[in-house]
Amino acid sequence: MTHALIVIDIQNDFCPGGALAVAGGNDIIAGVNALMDDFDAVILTQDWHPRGHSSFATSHNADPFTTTQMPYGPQVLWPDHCVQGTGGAAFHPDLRTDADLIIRKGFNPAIDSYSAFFENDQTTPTGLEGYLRTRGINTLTMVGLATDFCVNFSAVDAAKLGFGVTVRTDLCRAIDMDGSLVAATTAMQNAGVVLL
Ligand code: VGL
Ligand code: ZN
Repeated sequence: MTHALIVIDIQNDFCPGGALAVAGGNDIIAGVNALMDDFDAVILTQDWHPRGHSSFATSHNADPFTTTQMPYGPQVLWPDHCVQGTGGAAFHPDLRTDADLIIRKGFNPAIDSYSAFFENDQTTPTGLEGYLRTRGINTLTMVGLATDFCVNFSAVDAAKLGFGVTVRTDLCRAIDMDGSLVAATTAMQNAGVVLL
């Protein structure tokens, strides 16, 4: 078994004071840092949107946290967040960044990407699957932000691809809008993800 830790989106904008703050987002950082030494590989993901991204409510003159229809399906519209090169897109300063790989996602202006594996059209790959397979990694543990969006989509995609997946829910925090955390928990369980 070759086991990687996938650390999802621990960036300033998802931590208290950020543009899309997740309650308690910074509380998990010490635990995540401590966990890194236990794995064969550590991979960080970074939400990385161009200015005016199609997932931003401001691009649609809509209110944040409403939903719109995109060519690939329904899409929640978010406050502007994780804009490439801004402080909000940077990793939280306390997060260890001595990782093997940093994978960026959400850079396609027309398609959001919650998952570290596929964009929200569920077709366009990020390349992470190939990286993991060519390194012989078959087992993944996931931590980070947000449980109900990027962690959930990443975990479900990884399980569908055949990786063994565990989510350390104690090292994740959720946005939890309109029942999204309950729905995400069900989706992950149905996909065979182990929730700890
Ligand atoms: C995320 C909403 C928008 C996340 C990213 O990291 O969960 N959520 N972009
Ligand atoms: Zn985003």
